[in-house]
Amino acid sequence: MPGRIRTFIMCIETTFGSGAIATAPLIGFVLGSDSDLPHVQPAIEVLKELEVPFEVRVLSAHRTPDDVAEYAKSAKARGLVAIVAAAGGAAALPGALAAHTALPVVGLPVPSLLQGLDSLLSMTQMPPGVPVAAVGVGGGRNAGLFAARIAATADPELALRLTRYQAEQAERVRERDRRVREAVAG
Ligand code: RP5
Repeated sequence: MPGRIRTFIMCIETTFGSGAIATAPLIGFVLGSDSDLPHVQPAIEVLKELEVPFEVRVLSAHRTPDDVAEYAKSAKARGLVAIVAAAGGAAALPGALAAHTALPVVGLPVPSLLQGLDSLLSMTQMPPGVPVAAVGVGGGRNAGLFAARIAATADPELALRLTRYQAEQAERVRERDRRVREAVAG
């Protein structure tokens, strides 16, 4: 097995544990390359925190276009409710997926030789009729949260977990506010 693939599988096992995820995935992460995985990790982490089942695939719009089409065409029937597609450079992947499914597709632009501006524009400048939403360059955590919000529209318990997440986040900011005000007050 090539070293790069072994490293990718080790990363996946470190992230998910080596066992299969028991529940059927709701969110599909599609990476244009295994080199995109570090940028997807924050999204994976947030879905783990929120207990949203997911799957991860490496499929390339340009290098394995037939696999991309097959994945997108079968996604809804397999139970997915949204796809997060991470890619860099000429990042056609989210658009290629969106062309073959009516599921919402969230693009995650990966930093590239052009600092990710090329990835971002490739994802957002879609022709009318083929919508792709996109988070900011390197916005892995928001991609995960956005996917979780989509899944929460049909899952009240997940919606509650998201509300709790926001409340905890607000409390952390209030704590910073208290610390800064104390520090400047001397
Ligand atoms: C894109 O090209 C991938 O999404 C990745 O961000 C970039 C580089 O790919 P590799 O050369 O690492 O396979 O298609």
